Amino acid sequence: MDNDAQRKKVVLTCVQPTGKLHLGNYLGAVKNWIAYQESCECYFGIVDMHAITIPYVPADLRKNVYSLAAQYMACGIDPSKCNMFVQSNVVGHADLAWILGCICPLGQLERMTQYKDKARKHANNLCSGLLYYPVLMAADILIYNADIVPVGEDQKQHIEITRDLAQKFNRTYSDTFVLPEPYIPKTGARIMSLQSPDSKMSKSDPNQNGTIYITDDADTLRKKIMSAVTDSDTAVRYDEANKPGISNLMNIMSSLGGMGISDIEDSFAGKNYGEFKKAVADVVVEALSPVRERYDALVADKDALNKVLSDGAAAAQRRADRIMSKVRRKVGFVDTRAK
Ligand code: ATP
Ligand code: LTN
Repeated sequence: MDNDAQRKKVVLTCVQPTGKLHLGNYLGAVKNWIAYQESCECYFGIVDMHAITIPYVPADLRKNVYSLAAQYMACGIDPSKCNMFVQSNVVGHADLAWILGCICPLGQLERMTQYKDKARKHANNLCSGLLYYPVLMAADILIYNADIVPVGEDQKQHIEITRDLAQKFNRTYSDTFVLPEPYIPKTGARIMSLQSPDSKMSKSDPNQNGTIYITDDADTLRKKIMSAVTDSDTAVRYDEANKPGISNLMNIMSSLGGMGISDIEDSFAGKNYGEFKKAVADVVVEALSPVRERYDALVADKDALNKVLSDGAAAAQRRADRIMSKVRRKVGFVDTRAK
């Protein structure tokens, strides 16, 4: 297909508006989206429908949507070069999820790692939406026929199920969906908690000292990094198995500062952990201070955020409608609405 070779690649990715973005979200996800804006057709979603799969407060959700839009932009997402949208504002995501759910084996959903983790955490308040989460995510991707989905390591399994569903749909109803490719960065794809470096940095971690938020002020950033859990050795050396805390800090420094891991080892040979942590803190503060300043200004202008999200949703809707009209026809739905 000549057109296919010439057309711009479509990039789609999303984050849940469940709170402030942390360094894992930034390094594993948002920072890597920026380059795509120059050469690809980009759709960056705020997935509010995913955020209601665990207990939540509606007023917080509303606030978090605007806050996330401002954080995207503060990180360098430029709405004049991409389409930023709120998932529930584009009609079709839930419709496509329903159709895909009808070809998705139940057992495959029950085996998803993220589902098992979250089901354990919310055992007393478990809804079927949580089990269905990966099907909605597959719909988010396939409704735009996305070629590339940049995500952190933890989402790899969800992209695999998306590809399985696309293939199964194509086999059952004829060729319709592109099989999306994940983009998972080499460094930064799995940033660990500073307090328990065996588990990933997370918004929902009960020990908030382990999570660096991109809007934390310089003092908080320094305190969190200086109190990061390390080991009883003294060498700044990369060894994920035996020195997970130090390796995590090295990953953070490398992803933010652009130094290679072996360059970091060389420059801190013979130096102690205190000196190393201070240098990591300097890199983090330097990288995040401008993000925080931009965020404060952006989040204060709700009208501007509404305009960005409304334009983004309109563009996303146009693309989603084209793909959904094909899907509806192929599965045998009739359209009796007046034209
Ligand atoms: P929670 O921390 O509450 O479980 P989350 O931050 O994992 O939520 P999202 O906000 O939906 O969930 O994640 C958005 C993006 O950030 C995804 O692409 C995800 O892969 C990536 N991501 C999340 N945590 C990390 C991490 N610790 N390291 C690298 N990437 C991450
Ligand atoms: N499941 C993802 C968020 C998400 C997503 C998507 C990511 C929902 N839909 C589509 C990429 C593409 C998460 O928890 N991080």
